Amino acid sequence: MTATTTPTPTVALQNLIDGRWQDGHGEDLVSTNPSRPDQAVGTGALAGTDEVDQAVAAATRAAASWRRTPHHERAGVLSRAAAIVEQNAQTWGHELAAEEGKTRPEGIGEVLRAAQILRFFAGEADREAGETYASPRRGERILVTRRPVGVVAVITPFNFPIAIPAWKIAPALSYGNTVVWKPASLVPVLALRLAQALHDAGLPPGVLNLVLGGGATGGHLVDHPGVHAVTFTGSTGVGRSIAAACAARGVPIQAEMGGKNAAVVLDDADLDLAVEQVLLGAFRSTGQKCTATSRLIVTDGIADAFVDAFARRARSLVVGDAVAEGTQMGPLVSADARATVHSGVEAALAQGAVPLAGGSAFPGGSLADGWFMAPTVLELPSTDLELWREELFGPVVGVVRARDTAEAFELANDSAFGLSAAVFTNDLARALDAVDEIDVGMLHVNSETAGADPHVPFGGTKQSGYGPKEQGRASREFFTHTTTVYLRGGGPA
Ligand code: UN1
Repeated sequence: MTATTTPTPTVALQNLIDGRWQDGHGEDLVSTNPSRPDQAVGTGALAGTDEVDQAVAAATRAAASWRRTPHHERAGVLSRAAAIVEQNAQTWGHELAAEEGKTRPEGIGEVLRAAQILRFFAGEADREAGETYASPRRGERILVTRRPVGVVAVITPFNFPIAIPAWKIAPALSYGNTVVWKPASLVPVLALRLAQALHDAGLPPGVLNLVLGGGATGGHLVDHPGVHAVTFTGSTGVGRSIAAACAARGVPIQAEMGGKNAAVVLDDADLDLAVEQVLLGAFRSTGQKCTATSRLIVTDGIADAFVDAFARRARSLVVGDAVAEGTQMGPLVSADARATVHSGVEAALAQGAVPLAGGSAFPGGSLADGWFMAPTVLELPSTDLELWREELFGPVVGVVRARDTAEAFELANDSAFGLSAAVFTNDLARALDAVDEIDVGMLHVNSETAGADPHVPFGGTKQSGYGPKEQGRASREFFTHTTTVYLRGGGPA
């Protein structure tokens, strides 16, 4: 266990509706510290469905004026918000670690990433806003212009409490939409921080509304007739049901869902680099990323050496209080999360998986109180196990061995998901084959499976994603629609 830490001050939680901070009228909401579950990091009350209705009404009233606000002014708000987020990175990063459980450096890094995203989408507002085409008819040209979609519902998960909201809300606002945002109720403090930054940066009332609520509140928001589009990140189950609800209403949906991401280590890989990168992919954020590495495929020539070195490094990671100096992996986000991950590991062990690292909770000692779990590496007897197929969302890697590169790539594709993959090789031809053969939204060559940059598309294939991708130019496809304008002059035809 790492050194003791001073408690983080408890934050008073409120909703932001029509530019006013207000207490919720629903059930009590207490956000606790997963490293020390007896510590509250935020207290307040949830919003109810009435507040969702008020938020949608406010977003509807604000829409026309925000859509007509010049791009430059919209960008100004996002840039000022970026500066506020950046100035607060240390404090908010600490709060993030205390509320969500990733380590303090990761928390600070995520807050800085949110600032970078806000800044990128501030710039995007100033890029070209459409296209011009020639016409097959004399005296005519054709323009394709872009319009915001209107009121967007934003539903975000616990695991990136400020970066994922930023990469949905920033493009939504930059392209002229108004927003009603329901964050995961496990991380309300960081939601409040981002809303606060945008509000303090001068966002007009109603352009961004924050409602803290549970699943039922989210459902009410998705079904609300005043909502014109829904962007969601979370589990495949919830994403599917939101997509079905949106399809029934004819409303566009962007759903970023689960992953079961493979790291493929080929015989010619740089062993030390691969070990360190797979370690980051598997155990940063306690494995609670949809982009985390949860499957490890190693070809026979390097398997013994790699698996041995990797398991040794996994066993050496310092697990402890997320905000303590020196912690390398914090807790899972909640008791439920840990119970789910545990039972997945127990089931795999019962089916013949061999534990090479971890495999159990910390039964006692100074880690007994928080939702901690050891970094876990399991060698699997076959690919029939659920641990190979189902997303566990924790610090658990299942290892299988492959005869050769072709079999390794087949195993990488042996998944209902297709979010991300990593391939470790020094052979350019094999790296290029991976690009052709592995069916994922993001492929990393010689780097870990997680990570996302604001200027390039993010999202997956198969069950990992539904609808247009996020970030970069891709986000324009979701947050705007086009008007094709046939423009003919009055001259001779
Ligand atoms: C990252 O890998 O840095 O929920 C971002 C998730 C993803 C974001 C991953 N949507 O984990």
